[in-house]
Amino acid sequence: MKKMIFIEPKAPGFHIFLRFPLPRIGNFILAALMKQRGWEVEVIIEELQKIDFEKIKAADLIGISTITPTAGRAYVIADKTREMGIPVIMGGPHVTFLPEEALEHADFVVRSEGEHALMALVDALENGNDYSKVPNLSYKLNGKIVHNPIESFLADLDELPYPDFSVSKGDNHFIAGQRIIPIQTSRGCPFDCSFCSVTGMFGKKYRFRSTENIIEELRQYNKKNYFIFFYDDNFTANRKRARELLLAMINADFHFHWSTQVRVDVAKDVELVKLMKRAGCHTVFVGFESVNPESLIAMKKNQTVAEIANAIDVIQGNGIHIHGMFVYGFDEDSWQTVKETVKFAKKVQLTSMQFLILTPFPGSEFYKRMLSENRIVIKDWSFYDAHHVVFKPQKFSLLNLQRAQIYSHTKVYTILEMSKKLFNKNLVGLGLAYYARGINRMWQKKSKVYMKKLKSTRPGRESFEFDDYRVNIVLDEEKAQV
Ligand code: B12
Ligand code: SF4
Repeated sequence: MKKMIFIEPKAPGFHIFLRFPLPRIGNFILAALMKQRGWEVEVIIEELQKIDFEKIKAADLIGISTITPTAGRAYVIADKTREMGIPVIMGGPHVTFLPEEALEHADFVVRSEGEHALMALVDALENGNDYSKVPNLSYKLNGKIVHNPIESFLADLDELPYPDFSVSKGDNHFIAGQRIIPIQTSRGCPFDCSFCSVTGMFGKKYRFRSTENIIEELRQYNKKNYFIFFYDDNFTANRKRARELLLAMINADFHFHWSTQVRVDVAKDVELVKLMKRAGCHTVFVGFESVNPESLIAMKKNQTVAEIANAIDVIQGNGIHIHGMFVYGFDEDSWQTVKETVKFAKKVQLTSMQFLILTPFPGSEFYKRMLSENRIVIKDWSFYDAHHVVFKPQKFSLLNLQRAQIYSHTKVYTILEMSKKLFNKNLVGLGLAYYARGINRMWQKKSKVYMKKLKSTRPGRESFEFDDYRVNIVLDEEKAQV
């Protein structure tokens, strides 16, 4: 029996998601499809399991999934795999937008959604190697790169198998004693935020699975100590379908709690928020992004500061926790924005929050703009984790934008702020604050070389040679691994 191994490489460095080693689910869906074809499959989540290259040697095909911060590590693994003579296919958002770069390391790149493309590619590999009809594929033919057209997005998401987590040792993702199950009920987003690559990857049309199909998947996980993380980018983008799904979940009387991502506009429908709570919603992740009205307009977020404040009232008022996500670095942002954001965040008493640095992710409009304005200063992808300044901001020096991020985490996770959480009996918030405080401190400790480099940077001379420093980190990890 032929064997395919899928790998999700480890993210480099030290970041706020360190203790939340959740996998993306594409690999698990693709693995389920390959299993249906009769292949033996395995998924390695490097964050949870070391890569055994002896095993890789015995496989027939390797699939590597990338996002931008993991791209460097993905290329190291791909090079090593190809040295052993095993063909490598890469997929995921990073290589979707930079297939030429990836083809320096992989035999094939699958752009955008991978399900149909992978099946067609394996057909081609099994039947004579004519790749010309494989949708979404980039590959080399006689030394020249060929990009086959992207076929339209999957119209019927119900045709997909459920992600098969049993094919990985990283099957058990426990956080605070609960097993986290990732489930995606929809793809795409009708909005167009300038910093986001979701629409470039999965389209602007909001596509969703049928309620029956989702409920059937959820039934497998109707157990105590299970927690569902709906990976949707915008769970309530279609309120009618959200209502139908929530009612079905309430009728099914599930034991588990769940979290998901929503936009602030969910609060315009208070009944919907109440239904979410009744259906077991524990936490929502909300991209507030900024309390600077000019930045909100510039990033095309389509939301106002008043809507943000109202959403917090409605969501928290209905007993749902909020993880608020803020970003600094838009051209309209200054120290004033940072101070106002911190003040706002303290006032509204969110359960948890993150203040990350605007990052030009390939696939986003912001990336294209930074490239065309020649403002990208660090090209090493392992810095693209939203914890590092990689472009030249307008109203900050690089160092000050970096400091803005550290300052905000320091200010919202003080002992005083933690005592407020204790006083309000928000123990979840207290635990997360303790965690975030530790991460913020550790990050500073581990990033001394980087900070020193930033400090020595003179305005107008922000061209960087960080690459060496970071690549060294990746190589050190590699040394420890292989
Ligand atoms: C869940 C999630 C997380 C989780 C887990 C992340 C992880 N393991 O990397 C958490 C919360 C920890 C997280 C954190 C971050 N995330 Co996140 N996250 C997501 C989210 C919402 C869902 C991922 C998912 O499962 N998607 C659904 C499956 C079906 O898609 P998929 O896995 O990509 O697979 C499909 C294709 O990509 C392709 N494919 C993928 N791999 C392969 C392999 C082969 C061989 C083939 C053929 C095809 C193929 O086919 C699959 C099926 O169609 C996505 C948004 C999104 N819609 O994808 C953002 C997303 C991946 N995150 C993103 C980012 C930027 C981050 C952060 C840097 C923080 C931030 N938001 O600023 C951190 C970094 C984390 C890290 N590891 O370093 C970006 C990545 C952008 C980019 N250009 O790389 C995304 C796309 C969101 C965005 N707004 O643009 N994230
Ligand atoms: S940031 Fe959220 S709302 Fe904006 S385009 Fe991306 S997924 Fe949609």
